[in-house]
Amino acid sequence: MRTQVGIIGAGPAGLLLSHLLHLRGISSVVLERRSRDYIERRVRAGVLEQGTVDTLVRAGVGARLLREGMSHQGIELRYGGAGHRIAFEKLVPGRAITVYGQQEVVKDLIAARLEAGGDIRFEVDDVAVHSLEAEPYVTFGGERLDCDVIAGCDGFHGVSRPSIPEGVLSVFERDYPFAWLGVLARVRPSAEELIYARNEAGFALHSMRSPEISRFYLQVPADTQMADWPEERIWSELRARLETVPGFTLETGEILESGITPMRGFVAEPMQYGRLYLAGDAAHIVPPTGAKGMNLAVADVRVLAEALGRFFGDGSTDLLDGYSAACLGRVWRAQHFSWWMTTLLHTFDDDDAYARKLQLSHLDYVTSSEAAATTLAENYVGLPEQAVAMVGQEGGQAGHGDQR
Ligand code: FAS
Ligand code: PHB
Repeated sequence: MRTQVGIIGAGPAGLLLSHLLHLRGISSVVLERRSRDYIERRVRAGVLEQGTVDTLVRAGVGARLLREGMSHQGIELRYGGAGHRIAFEKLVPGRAITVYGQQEVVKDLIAARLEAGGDIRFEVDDVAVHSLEAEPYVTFGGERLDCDVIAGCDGFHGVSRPSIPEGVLSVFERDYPFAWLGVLARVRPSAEELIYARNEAGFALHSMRSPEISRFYLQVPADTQMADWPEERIWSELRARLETVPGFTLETGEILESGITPMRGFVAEPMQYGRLYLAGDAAHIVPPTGAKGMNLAVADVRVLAEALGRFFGDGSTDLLDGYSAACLGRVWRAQHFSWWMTTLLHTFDDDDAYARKLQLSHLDYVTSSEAAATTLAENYVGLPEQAVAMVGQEGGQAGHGDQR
């Protein structure tokens, strides 16, 4: 078999890349180890940046997103017995977030690819990449796929990044001493918007997926087992951490799904080697506090699709050669913002009284200063391209954007 781009992984990165390449008349084959049903039901991210929505709509796969997605003009930070709204309409006029489950984006992309005759192989085994320096190919389940380029979109635990020879990659990582216990429940949301709650007992997040489905997260110790969290304990702790302002009552309902997500920051540089290009979680991971994971994957793919369009169009490799540098400005901006939101809102066991006072003072500043609140708002809804160019990075090209 031969195709122009072999794509490993049918998550948001792999599927969107295949679709954007198709729009450019470039062939691809997507190799996915899980079943279609599994990846369409896998509950993950929930918040789309403005740029992600624009990308999906422009690519012709945003119709259901525009119909069913919920546009939000703000979020609430809740701490010290009060709620503080970060009003996007005031701080970053014209930019908002859309709440629409990642699995819905995956469904829309799979439907679009199959409708266009796209080649997605589900439940493939033993994927391996070969000859990355020139004439690359992929083997899987006893078959071979020859391609001009391989896109590693196979997530943090995939095979692409480990296929890069020792000594090529620089890895930067930060593991947090806690995790998120995530819950999907059939219950109408208890508030119109997302609530990020900082609490002495730990962080809690109130989110949603639709007018009938809520999504919650609780900060728990890193080694937490779901077996230690029966339903009544989950609801009791969510009430304790969210019912901290007058007049707010948490609605409870049937729990549809629950799981533990580790909290880590991770970047592998460069995001390319030979004819292999990494996109999304295969190259970087952020703690989900900033709702950046899936949005970063989409941003990488926007850059990679453009670079591959140029390469297959006129053979020039300038954009491909600069792919990693073009992505890393946004990647590190998202790393910092996700770290900032995580340290602002979570409790750390080794924090002393002084550190907790600093954290509360920081929250007071963010919720009382328009300048500080704008910092949160503009990062949360997603910075425009030019604002995340690499500036002053070691080994990177100095970027020229509106912001220094
Ligand atoms: P993905 O991991 O989505 O997709 C990779 C695909 O590659 C998967 O389908 C996998 O099955 C496949 N694959 C892996 N190895 C393979 C192999 N050897 N051969 C073939 N296929 C292979 N982000 C947020 O913004 N908010 C959240 O709340 C949030 N919650 C999360 C919860 C969990 C449990 C996890 C793991 C992540 C969460 N994330 C969240 C981050 C998540 O949304 C990612 O950023 C997003 O899925 C990235 O998309 P991809 O890069 O496509 O990677
Ligand atoms: C979600 O709804 O899944 C969600 C929302 C905001 C976050 C993380 C997850 O920061």
